[in-house]
Amino acid sequence: MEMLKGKKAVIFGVANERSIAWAISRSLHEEGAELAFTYAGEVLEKRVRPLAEGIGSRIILPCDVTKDGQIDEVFATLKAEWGALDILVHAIAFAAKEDLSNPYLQTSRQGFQLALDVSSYSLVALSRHAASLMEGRKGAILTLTYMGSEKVIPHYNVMGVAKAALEASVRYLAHDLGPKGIRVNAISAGPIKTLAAAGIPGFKEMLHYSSERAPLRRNVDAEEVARAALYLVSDMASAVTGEVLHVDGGYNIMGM
Ligand code: NAD
Ligand code: 0WE
Repeated sequence: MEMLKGKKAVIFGVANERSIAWAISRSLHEEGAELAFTYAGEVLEKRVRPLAEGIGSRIILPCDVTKDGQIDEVFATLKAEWGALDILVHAIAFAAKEDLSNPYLQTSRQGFQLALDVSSYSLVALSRHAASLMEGRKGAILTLTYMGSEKVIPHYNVMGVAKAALEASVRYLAHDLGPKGIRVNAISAGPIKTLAAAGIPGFKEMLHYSSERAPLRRNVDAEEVARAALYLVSDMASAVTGEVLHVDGGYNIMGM
């Protein structure tokens, strides 16, 4: 149907073929969007480059979002190569391992700062750069969040606090960028077995627990998140901004 024909999108957060960002990339590409990718460090370049080149992308750049210089470099390249931008996908989160196992009470200043810098502030920085390339183009910005921002999920800890800041940022950014016609939204996805989830002890049991309790009685997959993402970044959602859309089989509505 080519819903995104002629649109230019930059994707932050592909680590491998299981990444939610990769499923989103495939669905945007299928609809005719032209994509640029970033990767966080040399180790991931080996994974991201072949995936990106496989769908015809030419712009594949390093970007650790804790480094202002690398962010500047990405958007300078996009400006030089494309001159404009329509879509930004932010699918990045990180907290130190110990902060996802110790009680939240133990979170250090450094651990708190790292989690909020990578997982929350990065959306603000990337959106500011993206907005300057979206002038007059009805841009769309999308991020990924998790229900641990709203309710206590044991061990999610400082990541829950970072996702709460991320979701509030979606609303404040939507307010700032709305007058320019730029929409900012988030998808709150149910648990999916990706690289970021692989390191979490007991993740399999968590998947089982949520599949038994969700109204749809199953887990969601990255392709289902990608279809919702396509909706939010496309003209189908032209009046939707500042929204957090749950794609979790309905899990979040349950009280008991
Ligand atoms: P993933 O591991 O494939 O993606 C996480 C990405 O974050 C990786 O590409 C990694 O390189 C990137 N990243 C980490 N630190 C970075 C830094 N300093 N600079 C730049 N990039 C950095 O895992 P995923 O599950 O696809 O995660 C994508 C997003 O989806 C995250 O925001 C995550 O919180 C969110 N999410 C995941 C689930 C789940 O269960 N998998 C559920 C809801 C939301
Ligand atoms: O956002 C996430 C996970 C993000 C994440 C994962 C890691 C693993 C490796 C952030 N930082 C790190 N740091 C590492 O060193 N999710 C939504 C997936 C997730 O993580 C959980 C979950 C779910 C769901 C952690 C505890 C409980 C549930």
